[in-house]
Amino acid sequence: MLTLIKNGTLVTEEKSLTADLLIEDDKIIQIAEKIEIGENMKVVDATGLFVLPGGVDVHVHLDLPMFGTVSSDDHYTGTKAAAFGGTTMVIDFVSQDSDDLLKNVRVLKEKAASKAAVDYSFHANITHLTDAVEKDIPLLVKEGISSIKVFTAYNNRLRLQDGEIFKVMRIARDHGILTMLHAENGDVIEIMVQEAIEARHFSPDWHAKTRPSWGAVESVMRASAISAMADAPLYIVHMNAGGEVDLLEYAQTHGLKVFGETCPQYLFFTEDELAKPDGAKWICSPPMRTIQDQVRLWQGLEKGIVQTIATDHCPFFFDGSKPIMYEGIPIAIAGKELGKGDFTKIPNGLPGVGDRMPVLWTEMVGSGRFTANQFVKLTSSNPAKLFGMYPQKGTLQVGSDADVVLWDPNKNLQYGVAYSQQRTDYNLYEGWNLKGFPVSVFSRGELIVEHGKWLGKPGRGKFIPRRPFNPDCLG
Ligand code: DUC
Ligand code: ZN
Ligand code: ZN
Repeated sequence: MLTLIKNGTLVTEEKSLTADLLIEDDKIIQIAEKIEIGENMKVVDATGLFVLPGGVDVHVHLDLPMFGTVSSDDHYTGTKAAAFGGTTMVIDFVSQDSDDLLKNVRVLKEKAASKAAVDYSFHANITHLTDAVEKDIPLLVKEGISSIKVFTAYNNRLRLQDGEIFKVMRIARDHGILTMLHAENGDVIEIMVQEAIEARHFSPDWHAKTRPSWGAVESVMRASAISAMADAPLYIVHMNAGGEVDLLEYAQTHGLKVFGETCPQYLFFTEDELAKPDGAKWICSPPMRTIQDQVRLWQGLEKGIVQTIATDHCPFFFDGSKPIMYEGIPIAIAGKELGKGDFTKIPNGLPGVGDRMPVLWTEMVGSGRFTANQFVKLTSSNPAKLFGMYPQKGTLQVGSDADVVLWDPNKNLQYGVAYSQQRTDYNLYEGWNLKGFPVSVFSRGELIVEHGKWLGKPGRGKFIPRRPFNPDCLG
């Protein structure tokens, strides 16, 4: 099967050029100024469109149990929503449900295989360290998993102690595994939440008040120092505080291999959202911060201190007692209403996997602050490089997977649930005016979204085994 995309403007992290792009089956096989139309070629006219590599979202949670319910996008609905927003590769997390890490991986692989509609991989959470777990960590690489996540928050549940993080990082270093960090101060959070409850502060704004940004800042510094002492690379997930950018820059100027990720919610919203009547919609961990934090995060992206923008997609219904229609069937999943009257019971997490690319395009490229190439770098190429998938993913090259998005830079729309396809009853960007939107999405050569129509199906997405981490992957 041959598909010829003609006359589009190809955009990679390095350059933009008007060219034709030929796909055979699942791969890009030719890029040239002019490719002659041959027999049996399906021709797609991309005049006036940008041709982008599919987005790579390296931080999503699908079908994640929490607070007696489950996040409302599973491996089908979440990857379908990703595709509608121009993202063709996602990385989910394997919870440490048992101390047999390989079993946990196999269980999740099996669950995702029949559902995923675009390609996917997993990071492995390390939340309980035993001798057996230490022995298993290196074996993850053979399973195609070259990244693990550790936490300095969630005491007695997910958190590792500093010495354990040090041990884990050394093992990871020796086996080409990148350690990712959820940076918050678990001890302080425990005390502040307890005090808030005793003082009968139950409204959603107390979620942010009990998780101060200094906890994130000191955790980034602490983990950077541990990474220096372990001589191991480190990747900070969901950076939300300006001080985290300061400390990441400090670590980088001292020669450390430390990298950072932020998410749209931290770039566009503040903790003030939590004080609104529907504030529960914005509850996630870590919480959103202040305008000053946003300014520093944007600077971090501009200066290359922060290398990726992912989503931490983990949606819940705002009112899970009222069904929405999904693919013609009513569905309701218990969500944020579980914490009505008590912020500690509101499931933590937000929708975002489908929103990321369109919202960022308008705000970054449309505003003139970033080039289309920088957009591709932050949302696709850098994530693919850091997580061992480049150039299979994250670029348009001969030999790359044909994950290709035709992007109409002139399409104006009022965004919201009508467009986003995430399986929840609200959208954080409801009513935002966007300019620029994906019109056609190819995943490994197969057209799965065309002008708002879904052509994909569950189970067509493939698990992508990832290579070991390369410390020089960003050049
Ligand atoms: N934060 C959230 O808000 N939800 C899921 C996991 C996480 O780190
Ligand atoms: Zn996290
Ligand atoms: Zn997360």
